Amino acid sequence: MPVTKVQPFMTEDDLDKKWKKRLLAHRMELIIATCIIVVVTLALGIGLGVGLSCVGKFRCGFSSQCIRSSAQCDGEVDCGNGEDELGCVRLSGRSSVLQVQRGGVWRTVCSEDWNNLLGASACKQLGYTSYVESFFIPLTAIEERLQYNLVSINLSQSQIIKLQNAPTFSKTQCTSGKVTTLKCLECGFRPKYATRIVGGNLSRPGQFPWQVSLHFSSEHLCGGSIITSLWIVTAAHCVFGFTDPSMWTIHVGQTEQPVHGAQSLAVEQIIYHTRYRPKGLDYDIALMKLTKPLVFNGFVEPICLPNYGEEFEEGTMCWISGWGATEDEGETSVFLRSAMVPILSTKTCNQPEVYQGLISPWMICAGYLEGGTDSCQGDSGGPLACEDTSRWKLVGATSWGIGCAIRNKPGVYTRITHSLSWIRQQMEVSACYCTIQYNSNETWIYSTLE
Ligand code: 4AZ
Repeated sequence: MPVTKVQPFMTEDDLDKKWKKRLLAHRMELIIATCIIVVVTLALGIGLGVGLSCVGKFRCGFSSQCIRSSAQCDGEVDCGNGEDELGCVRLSGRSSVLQVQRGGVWRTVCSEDWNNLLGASACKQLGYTSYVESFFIPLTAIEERLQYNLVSINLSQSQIIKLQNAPTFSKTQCTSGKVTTLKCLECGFRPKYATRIVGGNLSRPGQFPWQVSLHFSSEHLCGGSIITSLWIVTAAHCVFGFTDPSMWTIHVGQTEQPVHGAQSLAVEQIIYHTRYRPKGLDYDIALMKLTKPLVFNGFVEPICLPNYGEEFEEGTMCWISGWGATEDEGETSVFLRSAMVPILSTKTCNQPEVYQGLISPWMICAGYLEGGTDSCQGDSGGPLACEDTSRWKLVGATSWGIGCAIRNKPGVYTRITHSLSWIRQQMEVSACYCTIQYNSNETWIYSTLE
């Protein structure tokens, strides 16, 4: 017999109860579904976050690939683009002490077993195409933090490999009692500048021999600094969206615009920090590689990069220079101008009445809170240079500021010590495929391998 469900007779009250029940059930379903969605999203997010952040591991460049920390600088390429074997050498502290990284640990290199071939290899890893000399200084003369984790590097003359590949061993003491310091390039000198003649804030030829003018479509757009015969440091915001090298020329050894007989050079490659965003203020750093090496002549000279861990104290007097506007929103200057400005601490610069916490570790402030002297539009990318024991070092690249020379709005510069590993890695990647030899002129040369 077919079963027929007979709908019982319902009163209005019953009907109301029934709908309330249904509504409640529906609500419960909705709440449960929302909870499930939230839990799944959270789990996925955390999982993805952990994956992307490579917690406790080494991340390969800006990719999602992570490798064991101990696989970094171990002599074997683990990352797709070999990023784990880059940046394995650095110069540290005020004396340019050589340090080598292996498996994520930085070690100071002892002087025993060191030789010039190793020195030239270290410079190549630092992105240079030159090597000047190595010095040995007492372990006790260097900063305390560099005195632990020591290593001796021993290699036969015929081997030219990356330093981290050497059969190294860690030490608690250097038997010689000395550590290795390295000079890859003569930099930071101004041999053609006579300090007697300082004319206001117009610069003299040779006063800032590392200063360059970057021309885009034949017009001055930004400043830059020579750091080697092939590389110019500038700001990412100068080149963002304009990375076609053929549109740029680099003018060196000049104090006046337009250029009369100055060396003008073509650009081979423009690299800006991958994390730079035009709406952001961080990572404002870029490199330009020249097609041909510069000839240094006293009016054209490189400035030294600072070393890892070097601090530039508040109140240190440094120099800014450029062809930028001489007043906010004014015209660029015909003559290279310069000004002395004190370094400001991040704490000072982040005060509520100054930049209210906008200053990140990627930035360094310099200038006067009372206003009056500052960098301005067109100076961007140019140097904030500080003299340190008779050598000039590039401490900042002109980046941003609110207006120019306004009270409580000093200039903000990209902090070069923070950008060092990025700069070195770009230079190392692009360095020559070459061997190193000692030639008859008593200099080290790098000869290209076919
Ligand atoms: C600019 O627009 C710029 N006062 C450079 C430096 C400063 C401000 C603006 C710092 O290139």
